[in-house]
Amino acid sequence: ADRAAFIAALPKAELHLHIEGSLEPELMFELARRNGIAIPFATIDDVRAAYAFSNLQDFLDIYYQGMGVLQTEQDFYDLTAAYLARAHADGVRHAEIFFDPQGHTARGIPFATVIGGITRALDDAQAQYDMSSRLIMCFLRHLSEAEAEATLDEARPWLDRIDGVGLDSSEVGHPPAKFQRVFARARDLGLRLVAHAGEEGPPEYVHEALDLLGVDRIDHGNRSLEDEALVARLADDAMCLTVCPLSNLKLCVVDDMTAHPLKTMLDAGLLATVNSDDPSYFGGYVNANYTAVADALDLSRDELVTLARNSFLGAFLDDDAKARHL
Ligand code: ES4
Ligand code: ZN
Repeated sequence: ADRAAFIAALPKAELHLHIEGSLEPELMFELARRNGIAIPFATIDDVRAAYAFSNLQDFLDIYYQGMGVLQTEQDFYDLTAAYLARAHADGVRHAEIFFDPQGHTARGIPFATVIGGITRALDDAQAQYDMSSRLIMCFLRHLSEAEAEATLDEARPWLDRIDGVGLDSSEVGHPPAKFQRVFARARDLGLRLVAHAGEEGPPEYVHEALDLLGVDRIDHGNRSLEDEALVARLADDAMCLTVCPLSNLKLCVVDDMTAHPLKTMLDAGLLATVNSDDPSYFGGYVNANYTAVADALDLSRDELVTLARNSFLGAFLDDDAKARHL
């Protein structure tokens, strides 16, 4: 309880959060009713019971189904505003938010509807909470690179509101190498680059994200620890890893929270951070992630401060803004 209070009081940045993964069952029911969409659940307890996953793909199937209730600009606003209010309550001062446009445009929802609702909520959080944010557009890696390129083309009118691109969805079988050209284009457009790597995929995918995509951060990166030379390189480069403890537990990336690699990462000098990934599906927002992993690994106050500092160091903020948070 003492530790939880210490965590709650730490100013934090959240760097790995899929906005569609913050859709709480209560809002899912409300939007289903508002939009006249059938969902395969009778009660909120039924929804929560369906959230028992044994791997990433089990989760993704339910995640893509859940986002089907999102139809209007107001829906995307309500989703994003609910996350930002919850993050603000957890002491999050800066949030870098992923969205999956292809999960929506494939259902006939216009790109403008999605990004219009999200950015209106981001603007309101800046005004209401003095909370800054960045928006990162992810490409779905189970789709083709040509589809990612078409998505980047669709985003062109919105690039003043998009800070970076990312790579998410089914990792194994869809290596970073598949997206080399579209990431090079995104870089030429001045965008920041991140990719999920080493969540379920091998250390080689982390190498590819660095060497072939030129990413600025690695999302997850757990399996980097299997490669000693890779760990040394990540430490030397102060490469930020956006680690997600409750996600790792729910998706069976770790067997038990006491087996989580976060302390090993810190001991190796890696710039590891703690994030919530898909909090509605994995059972907790950012403070719950810090508390779960800190309790399991008996992290010290110094280690918790390091994790919170790392979140600002790894953020896509300019040096002046970082200095204000540190
Ligand atoms: C995701 Cl945890 C995770 N991994 C890969 N892709 C994702 N999309 C949403 N959450
Ligand atoms: Zn993720």
